Amino acid sequence: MKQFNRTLVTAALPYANGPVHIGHLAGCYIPADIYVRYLRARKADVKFIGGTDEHGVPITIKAMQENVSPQDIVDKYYAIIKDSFDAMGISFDIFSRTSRQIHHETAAGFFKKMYDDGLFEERESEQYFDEVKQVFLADRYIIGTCPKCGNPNAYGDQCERCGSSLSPDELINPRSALSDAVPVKKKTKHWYMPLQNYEPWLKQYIIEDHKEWKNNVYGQCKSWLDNGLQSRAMTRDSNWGIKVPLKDAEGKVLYVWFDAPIGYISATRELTDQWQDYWCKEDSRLVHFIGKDNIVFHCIIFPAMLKGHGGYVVPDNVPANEFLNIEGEKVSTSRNWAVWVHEYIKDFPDQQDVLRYVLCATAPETKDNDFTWKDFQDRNNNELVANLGNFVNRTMVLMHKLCGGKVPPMHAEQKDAADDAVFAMLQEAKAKISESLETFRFRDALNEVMNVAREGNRYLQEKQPWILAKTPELQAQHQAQIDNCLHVCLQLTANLAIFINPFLPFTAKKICHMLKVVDRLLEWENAGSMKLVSVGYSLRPPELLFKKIEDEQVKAQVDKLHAGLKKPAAAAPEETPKPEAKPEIQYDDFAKLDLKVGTIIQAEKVEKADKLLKLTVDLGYEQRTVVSGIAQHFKPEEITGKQVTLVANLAPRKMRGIESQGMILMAEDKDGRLVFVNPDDAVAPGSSVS
Ligand code: B3M
Ligand code: ZN
Repeated sequence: MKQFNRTLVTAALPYANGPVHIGHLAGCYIPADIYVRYLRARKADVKFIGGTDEHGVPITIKAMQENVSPQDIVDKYYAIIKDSFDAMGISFDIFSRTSRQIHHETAAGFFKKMYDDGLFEERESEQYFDEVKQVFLADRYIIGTCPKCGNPNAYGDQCERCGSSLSPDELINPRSALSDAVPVKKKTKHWYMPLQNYEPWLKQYIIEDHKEWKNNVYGQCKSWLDNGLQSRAMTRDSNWGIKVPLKDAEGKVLYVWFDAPIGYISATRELTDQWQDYWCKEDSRLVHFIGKDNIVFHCIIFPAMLKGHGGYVVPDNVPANEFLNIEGEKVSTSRNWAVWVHEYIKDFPDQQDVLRYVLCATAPETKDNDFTWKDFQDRNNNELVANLGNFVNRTMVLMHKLCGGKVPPMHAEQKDAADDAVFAMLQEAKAKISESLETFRFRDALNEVMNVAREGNRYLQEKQPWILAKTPELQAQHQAQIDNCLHVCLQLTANLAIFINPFLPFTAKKICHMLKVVDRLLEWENAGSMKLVSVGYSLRPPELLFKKIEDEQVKAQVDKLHAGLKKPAAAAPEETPKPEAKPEIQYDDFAKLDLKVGTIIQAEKVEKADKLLKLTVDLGYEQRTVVSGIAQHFKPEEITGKQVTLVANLAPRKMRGIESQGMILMAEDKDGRLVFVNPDDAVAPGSSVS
């Protein structure tokens, strides 16, 4: 085994395009935090790196949806995400952002060095281009009909209805998400990393040298390597991201999966001048905590980048978790099927440790797992309240009642086998917990901690000091035994604080407060000692560590989940006949239309024509008279003030002696009901529609 002298722990950088949910926490942030807190308790040299991923298509899509700039999006979500992590006690040493200058410099410099060393292939390829917006379209920006299920709104990389992964070429009737125009193929140049060149090295690095990686991680890597690697583009056409640091690279940025992992390096640089100790020295250990969808990037592409660039250590382990489902269904942010961390914190103030506990106890370490609010309640009430909380509380209450609020002495002559067994149990537990934590088996480790509390309750139940003290006479007679029992229970309580600290840091702090001990008590080397609280020391009054979660609270959460659910774009029922389609036109044909938004400022019936209304439409710069055949659908007074879309360059036409100067767009359903086609939000009259 290699000897390491320091560890750099990273947790995946979430995209700053939305808040974080409990699936994120369970997937990597809670395990990473437990691991780091454990290493810190062992006084290891460790740094914990985090931040947000602020480039790439997810950000630009969100900006487009919200009609704001990408910068607005990342500023907004960086703050929300950071607050959520802070509140949950995720103890990053730094929580940075990939939009910071230091990252731009680091990532561009990294690329430039690889370029100068001849590690990229320059290649031209044909990519979809939006001629209206004059931009290349990322796969996500191309929408069309899914060839597998007929969903008319499938993305160029994936159909969200049937889950198929797609390429833009497979879409039927592709169109641009930006302009709705039919995209055209256009040549573009990019820089590719020939991953196949790294294959022999990667095989040695992973398949031979890291057989200890978790099965799910090792298996995925092996299958990628067995299938053979190919060149992969490390740049994109976009105006949001890190500019490619080359002369002939206008409009090109680094591929987000090239720049994001370098974010770990940039953040370490931002944190400390000693950053190279962590990244470049052979005795430094790099550990990436991620979710399973990020495995290939952290285990194959990033190591190949680090190896190619040279001078860096490569990941020693990548403990990826599987996914956490919610109430039996996959998390879906677009359907809002998620438990959002910032909302949890509002609904359950000061109960962060309960969530930390449940997410660790049910962590999807080896397979996908399910979170349910009922299970959340049960684990809180039956495990935290009834086991851990109960033991600590009974100990504190009894010590105040039977020992005058002071740590009682241990009377050696009265010591028995049960007392010795507690000591032995602690030694064994310490070894097991350490071993599980070091091998990333956090559920097992937590389970072992809870066993210690269970043993404490059993010990107390066996000793029954309250029976020994039933009357003042009895108590006087048994005081030595009572002292011993509570002495042991108090030492056990202090040990529990040390053991639980990596998992439930808020709870550990509360125990320290009651025991009036400083945080240094929590150092791992103290675990197993029976001399953690000093005899004669007076302690604080008991304080409940956990409170019961009631049925109403559970119901409220389940209701909220269902109420917030957004329906996906409904699947077209089988029996709906296809409306007649007109022959395909070229964009130029469409572009001839001059569509303008206007407001109806006047409407009146046309004499002797029961179908026609005469409308005056205000376009801001002029007013038009339009004769429209809608009199049987609308009363004039209903439609005055409405915004409508007008074909403004339609040749004028006389109807019943009135010149109609345009046509209003209407939608008609199969029952013949008419509605105006108008913008979702009011816009200035005269605005163009394209
Ligand atoms: N932002 C993907 C994700 O949030 C990506 C992780 C980057 S880690 C360097 O799932
Ligand atoms: Zn589909």
